[in-house]
Amino acid sequence: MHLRTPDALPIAPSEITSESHYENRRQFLKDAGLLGLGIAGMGLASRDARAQPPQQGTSIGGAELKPELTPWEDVTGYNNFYEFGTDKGDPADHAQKFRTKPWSVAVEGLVAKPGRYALEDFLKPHKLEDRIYRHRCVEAWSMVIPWLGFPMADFIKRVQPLGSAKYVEFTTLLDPKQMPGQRSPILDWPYVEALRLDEAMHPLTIFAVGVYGKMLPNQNGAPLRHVVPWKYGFKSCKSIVKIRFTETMPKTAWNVANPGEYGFYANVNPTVDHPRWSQAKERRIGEFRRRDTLMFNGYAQQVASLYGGMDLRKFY
Ligand SMILES: Nc1nc2c(c(=O)[nH]1)N[C@H]1C(S)=C(S)[C@@H](COP(=O)(O)O)O[C@H]1N2
Ligand SMILES: [Mo]
Repeated sequence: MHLRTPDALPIAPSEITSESHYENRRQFLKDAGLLGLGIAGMGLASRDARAQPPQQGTSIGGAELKPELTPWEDVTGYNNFYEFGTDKGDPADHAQKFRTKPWSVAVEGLVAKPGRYALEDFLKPHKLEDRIYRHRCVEAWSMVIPWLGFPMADFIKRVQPLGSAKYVEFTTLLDPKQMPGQRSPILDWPYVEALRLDEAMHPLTIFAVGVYGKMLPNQNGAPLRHVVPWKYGFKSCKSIVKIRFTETMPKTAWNVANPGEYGFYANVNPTVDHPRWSQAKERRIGEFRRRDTLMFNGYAQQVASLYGGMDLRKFY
């Protein structure tokens, strides 16, 4: 089984450019003999190989999204993962020995098919694809990241939520021995995030298992995180061990920590400021100029209808 680990890079990170990424990746898969393999009994790399790399620039992002990818060094070196420390470099420094094998995910609550899934079984039926998404932190910096993942809707259909399910909650591993940040009461551990079921079912919402065509580095939320590109980054829960379907709105870690600053919805919105700073502009990591922040992070055309009739100043 050819599991690609962060030190088995398809190409040197420094060689990755927005133009060459997919071509290089295809060449890598070819060289590794992985292109076009069937599914049965295959590991992550071979399932990944089945997915057709999309044509450059055909990502289903907002109209103005140009795939000017944020360099690998920044995507994997400038992180928020408070379980490993609160400085941006801490996760890369302190998550290296984090054990992500074996890993399992518990599916609980209002679903017809609850259960505990080994990661391999959780992933097996799903086809991995590349998605280039804008990534916007509430701290007013942003990146453009090529994720490798699959639509969350595919998973949700598989476990069959009951009619009463209205929300999906995600929980990060609780393990203070491995996660030094959890020894301090920075947040009410474990980290919990949640989405409304229709947000979770939206085709832009994915579970990610990789970035830049490789398995997720620990600091980015290995082995499984979710990504919601029209929301601030804190809505994407890393290193998920539990997924629960509920009827009532779950309590989420940031909302509990500071409800005045972090709402449940957390939709990127340049017109609703964070109480301590403006959200009108952002700085893309690697650039000096500040860009205008776009409504719903540039995905308004695809997602605005989810919030029809809602006062987005109230439901921030
Ligand atoms: N478990 C967990 N998930 C988390 C966080 C965290 O501290 N712990 N930080 C969030 C925040 S604030 C952001 S911006 C993104 C950062 O993802 P990245 O480091 O892959 O860019 O992860 C989110 N998910
Ligand atoms: Mo963030």
